Amino acid sequence: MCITNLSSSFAQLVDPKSYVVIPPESSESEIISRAAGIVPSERQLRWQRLELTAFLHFGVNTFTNREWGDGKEDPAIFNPSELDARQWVRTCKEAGFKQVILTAKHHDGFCLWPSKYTEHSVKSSPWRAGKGDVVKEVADACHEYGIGFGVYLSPWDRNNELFGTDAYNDYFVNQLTELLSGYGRVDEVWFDGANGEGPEGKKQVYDFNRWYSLIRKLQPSAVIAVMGPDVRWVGTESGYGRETEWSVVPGDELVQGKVAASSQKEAGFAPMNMMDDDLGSRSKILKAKSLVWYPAEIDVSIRPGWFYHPEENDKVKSPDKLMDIYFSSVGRNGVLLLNIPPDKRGLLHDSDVKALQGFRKSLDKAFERNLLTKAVVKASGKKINVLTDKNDATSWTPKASAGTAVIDIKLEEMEEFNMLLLQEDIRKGQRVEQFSLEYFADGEWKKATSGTTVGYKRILRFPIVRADRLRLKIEASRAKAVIAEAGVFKLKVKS
Ligand code: FUL
Repeated sequence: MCITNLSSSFAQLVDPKSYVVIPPESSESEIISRAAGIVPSERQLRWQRLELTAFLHFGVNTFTNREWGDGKEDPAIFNPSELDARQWVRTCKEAGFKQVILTAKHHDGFCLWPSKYTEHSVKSSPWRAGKGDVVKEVADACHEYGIGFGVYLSPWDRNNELFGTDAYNDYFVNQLTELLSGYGRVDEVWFDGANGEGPEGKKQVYDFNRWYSLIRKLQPSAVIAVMGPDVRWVGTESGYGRETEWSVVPGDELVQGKVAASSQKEAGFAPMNMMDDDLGSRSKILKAKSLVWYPAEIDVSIRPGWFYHPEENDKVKSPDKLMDIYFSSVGRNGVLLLNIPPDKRGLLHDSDVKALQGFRKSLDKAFERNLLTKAVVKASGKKINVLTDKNDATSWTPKASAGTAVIDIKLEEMEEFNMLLLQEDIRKGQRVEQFSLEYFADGEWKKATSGTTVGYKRILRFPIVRADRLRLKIEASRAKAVIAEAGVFKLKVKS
């Protein structure tokens, strides 16, 4: 397959502050301090702060009731009766999603915009008499509602006869150019690694560097995700990220062929590095020749399939399940990319809309009352006021240079709680390696919960405890911890 060494192109593609080459013979402490100094680019920071992003899988598969089209579909089948992109975007926005990504072209090659370079598109369909453009309607709605807009453009194309030849790269670049220059601002470009050709199928050598430099030129603030240098696929499609999730990982592991193969599940490739339990702990980075800021995106569908299937209307994930996914994705230093597929009418189905509304309600309720807001929070006897100001750009850092620190908390009164939220100021890097929350009860300090990484956001749930004195311990950190936010909450748990 495509063995382009992504690390060789990193130097040109990523922000210099997000990538470092480790000189040979570096000591452990030198490597760790370099790792602690790597920070996200502006585009990665913006993306990380979105927390919730939505995927919209829509296309010929919606009408054939399939997951992967073969590219032989008659464009005439694409005929949504009530398509309303504003309903898609509004519903997502009201549920708290800050960006949507549309499948402009899935593996079947059918384009949701009237591309000049193929007939396999909306222009050959009866929808809006062949004059429609779904990409435009979604982009306009996102811009109108003030949320981000992203495009998914499948590299694997089962319709285009050029696929498997050099000329396909020109075709692909032409399509990318249309998408990146005709629809205003684009915030994310998502390249899927999936390819079901199998060992005997067509082999395409992708010209990644050409794609990447085109994106940087036409949409410099867009992140390039999955088969790209800015955003990493977390390694599953379950909605659950890792307990230990480092945004700084070895750069030399990022050989493009591996990145591609690790999302080629259907093609039967062996699971590769993206699926490891641990990508960035000391044991991994001490062997690295380079390190890079490469944060995790967690994609999952609200339904069993990625595309809409009427028989799945009663299998939409419940608000409780979506909450669990939120805690295990956003709450584990990731950005959630939740897929909500429009139906054959071209509307988000009522079952999905209700689930999203329920999710939003539960989310608001969960974070309604931060017990630390009215508490006295101190370190080394000095008051800290910035941890509950809901501003991730104000932070506290311990005076001493050690990797450990203790924050003492005195609540207004005895309270029950079962959830901890922590945020590092990632503009300074990701540093915390081990932390715990303790509470004072029955004359002694007891552990409520503990964790490893924090990163942009970490949320831990634990069995309910009751106390008015707490202490938050940073037990190990790659450099002085820089804590932006902290919270202790009581989450209603269904019995
Ligand atoms: C996979 C694709 O094969 C699925 O159809 C879907 O688009 C998912 C997000 O990525 O690799």
